[in-house]
Amino acid sequence: PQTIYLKDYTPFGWQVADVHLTVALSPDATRVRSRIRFEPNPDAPAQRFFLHGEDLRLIRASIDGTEVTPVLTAEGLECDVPEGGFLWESEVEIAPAANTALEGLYMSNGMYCTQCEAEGFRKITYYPDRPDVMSVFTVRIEGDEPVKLSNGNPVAQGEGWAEWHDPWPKPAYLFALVAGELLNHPGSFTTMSGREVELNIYVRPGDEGKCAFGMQALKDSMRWDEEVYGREYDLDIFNIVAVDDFNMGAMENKGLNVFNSSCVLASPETSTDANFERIEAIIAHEYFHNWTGNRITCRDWFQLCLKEGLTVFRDSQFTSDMRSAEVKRISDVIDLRARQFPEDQGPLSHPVRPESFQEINNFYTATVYEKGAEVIGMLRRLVGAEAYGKALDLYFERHDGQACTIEDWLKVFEDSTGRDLTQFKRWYSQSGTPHLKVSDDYTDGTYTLTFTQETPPTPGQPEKAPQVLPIAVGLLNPNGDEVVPTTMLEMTEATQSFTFEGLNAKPVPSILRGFSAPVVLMRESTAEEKSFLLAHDTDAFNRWEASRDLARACLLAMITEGAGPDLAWIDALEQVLRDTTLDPAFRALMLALPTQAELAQMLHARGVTPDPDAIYAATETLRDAMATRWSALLPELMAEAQVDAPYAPDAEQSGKRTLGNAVLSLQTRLDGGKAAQAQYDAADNMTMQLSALSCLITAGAEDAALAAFEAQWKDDRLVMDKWFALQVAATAPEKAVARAAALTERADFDWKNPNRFRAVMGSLAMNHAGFHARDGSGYRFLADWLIKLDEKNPQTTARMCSVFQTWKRYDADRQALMKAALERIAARPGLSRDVTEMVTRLLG
Ligand code: B3K
Ligand code: ZN
Repeated sequence: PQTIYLKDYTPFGWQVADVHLTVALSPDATRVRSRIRFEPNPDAPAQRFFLHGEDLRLIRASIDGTEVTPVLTAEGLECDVPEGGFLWESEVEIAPAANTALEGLYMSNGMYCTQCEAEGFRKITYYPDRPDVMSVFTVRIEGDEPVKLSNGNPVAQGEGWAEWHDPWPKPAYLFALVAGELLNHPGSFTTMSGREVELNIYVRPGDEGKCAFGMQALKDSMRWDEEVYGREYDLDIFNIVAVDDFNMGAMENKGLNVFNSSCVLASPETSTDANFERIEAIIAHEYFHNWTGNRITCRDWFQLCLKEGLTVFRDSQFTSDMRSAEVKRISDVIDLRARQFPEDQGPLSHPVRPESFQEINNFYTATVYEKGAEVIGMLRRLVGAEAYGKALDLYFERHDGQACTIEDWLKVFEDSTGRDLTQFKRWYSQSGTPHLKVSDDYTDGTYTLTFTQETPPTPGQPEKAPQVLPIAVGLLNPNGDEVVPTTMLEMTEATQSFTFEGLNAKPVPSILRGFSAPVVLMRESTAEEKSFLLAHDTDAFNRWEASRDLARACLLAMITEGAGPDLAWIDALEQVLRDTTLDPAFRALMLALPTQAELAQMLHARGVTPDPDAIYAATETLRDAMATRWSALLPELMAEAQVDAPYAPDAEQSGKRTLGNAVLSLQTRLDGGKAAQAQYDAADNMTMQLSALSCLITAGAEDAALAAFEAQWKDDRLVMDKWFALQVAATAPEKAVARAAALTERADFDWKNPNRFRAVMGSLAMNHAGFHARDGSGYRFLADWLIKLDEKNPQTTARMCSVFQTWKRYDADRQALMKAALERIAARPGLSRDVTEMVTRLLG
C-alpha cells in the first residue's frame, strides 16, 4: 500500500461552488447522480483533474453537458477538463446491501445509512474526497422509505422523494443520508438568540422508549456550548439517528448525527449508569463538533487532532460540569493509562499529529483523541482559563468556514497571549510518553524540587527534545497542613529546579496534581509518604494516586517477592472509605485495583517479564485479603450505598451504586454469591442486575442467573451484547477462551455486527490472563476471527489488531505465539489495506 505524507500536502486544483446529489435508493442498485460546479483554485499548482471513487459503477459522465470518457483507476478517475470553471455531471450505481464494510452507503436492518469519515464519500460518488474541499450540498433522496434524511434543512418533499439543503459549506466527510422506517422522538431547543430549533432522535420501531435521556443530554449540550464557549447552533433542525451496525461510537455529520445505537439508546432497565454517562458524553461530543470540526474543519487528515483533541477536551469539561470534576479527571487518567500509554509505549506509537499513514482510519486512536485532549488541557493550564477563553473566541472568529492546521490553532494562542509556542508544539510532533524523575532537597528553609524529563525512543524517533511540562505542585507540612497551595511550575529544560523559600520544616510534596501533564512520574518515595498523602492531600487526584501507588507497590511485591498483602495500606484505605464526607464515587475509585494489564506494563518497565497467571493470582489474593480484613466494613458501606429514591442516572445515585457494587464484589468473596444472588433477584435496573451477574460469574455461581438473564433479554440486542461480553470478561482465565468459542457457536452471534463481535473478542482481550493463556489458544482464536472478519469489515478488524500491541512485553514463548498469530493474519490472501498497515507496524 501507498504511504501518504504530511509534507506532501498540495491543495486541490479546483474549488467546488456547489453540489447537487440525487440518490435513487435501491438495496442492490442505488443510482447516484451528481451535478458539481468546479471553479479553478487560484491558490493551487496546476494539476490533472482527478476525482476519488471506489467500488462505483460509472454509468455516464459529462462536462458542461457534453458526454466524456474519463480514465478509471482503482482510486478514482482522471479527465481532461476545460480551463476555467465547468459543470461536472455523473451517474453511478452502488450496492448498499452488499456493503459489509459499513463505510459509504450501507444498510442496517433494512435502513439505509452512511458513514463517510474519513474517506467513505468516494464510495458514494466521484468527488474530491478531501476535507479541504468544502461546498454547499443540496440532496434529493428518492425512495419509498417513509423517513428520508440528509444534512441541513428540509426544503421540499413529495410522494417518494425529499430534498434537503445545507447552507454551510462542508467537506464530503460530513455528508450523511438516512432512509428507513423510523420513528422520531421529538424535542425543541431555543437558542441564545431566540431561534427555535427542531430536535429529533430517530430510531427503529420498538426503541422509541429509549430516547428521552439522549434528548435531554442534547439540550444540555446545546445550552452548555452557548454558556461556556458562546457557540450557538446554526440550522433549523438537528437530527440524531440510531443505527445498529456501526464501526465506532457516533458521527458528527452536519445536522444529522448518526449514532451506534449503543451510544444513544438508554433506559434504566436496559442501560447501566456507566452507559448513561457515556451516552451523555458522546451526544455532547458529536454536538460540540458542530463548531470544532464542522464550522472549522481540518485541512487534511494529519490534522485530525485539531478537531478530535479539542472536542474530547470540550466533552470532558462538559462532563465535569454536569457531574463530578474530580471523579471525571481520575476516570480520564485511568482511561489514558489503560489505552493511550500502551499505544505510546509500543510499536503503534505515533505523534498526536502523525506525519504519515497508509490508512487514515487506523489513526483514530487514543493518542489522537485522548492525548490530543491532554495537550489542550496543558495549553489551558499554561495560559490560564481566561486567556484560553479569549484564544478560543479568536479561533472561531478567525477560522470560521475554513479547513485548518495545528499551526493555525497554535498561532491563535500566540497572537492572543503573546506566548511563543514553538517548544510547546513538540507535543504534536514527538511521540512517546515522557518520564519525569524528581529529587528534592531541604536546606535552611528552602525546599528545592529538581525534575528531569526523558522520553524513551519510539518508532522513527530515536532522539527526543525536552517538552514544555506544566507541573502542578502543592506542599504539605509534616502535620498535614498545606503550606504551599497548588502552584503551576513550567518546566522547559531537560533538567530543571524550582525552589520554595521560607518553610519552617521539610515539606511533603504533592507533585503533578490533577495529573497536570501526561507523563510517567517516577518518584522514589516511601510508603510512609504515600500514606501521608493518602490521608492529607487536598488534591483529590493525588490522594487517589497515593493509594493507587500503594496498591501497585503491594501487588508488585506480591508478584515478584512472594510478599503477602500490605495490611497497612488496606487499613489506611479503610479510613478513607469510612469518611462519609467523601463522594461515594470517589471512594469507589479508591477501592478499585490497577488492572492486570497495567501491572504487566509496570513489571515490564522494571525489567521483569510479566507472567499473566502470577498477576492474576496476586490480584485475586489481594482482593480476598481486602474482603476478609473489611468483613465488618463491607455491610456498613453497603448500607450507606443504598439508594431509596426511584432510579435516576445522575452523579449522586450512580456514585452510590458504583460504591455499593464495588463492595458487593468483595462481599461475594466472603459469602460465595449469596448477597449477589439476592441483589440479582431484587434488581429493577440494569446497573444492579448486571453487577450482580458479574459477581456471580466471578464466584462461579452464574448458571441460573445467566439463563434467567438470557430468557429476560433475548430480544434486546444491546442488552444481549452485555450478556455476551460479561461472560467472557469476568470469567476465570482458564475458562475464558472456551467460553468465547462456545458463544461464537450460537445462532445469535451475529459476527458481522461490530457490537456483537467486540462483545466477545474485545472482552476476551480484556481478560488478561485468559487472552494470554500459556498454550496460545487465546491468540489463535482471536487471529482466526480477525482473518474471517477482515474480508467483510476491514475497519473493525484493524482496530482490534491493537490487542496485540503489547506482544513484546511477554516471555519468549508467548511472544513467539503472538508473532505467529500476527504473521498468520498478515498472510491472508487479499488482506485489507487497513489490516496490512496494522500488522506491519505491530511486527515492525
Ligand atoms: N469523527 C467520528 C469518527 C470517525 C471515525 C472514522 N473511522 C466520531 C467522533 O470522533 O466524533
Ligand atoms: Zn470526535
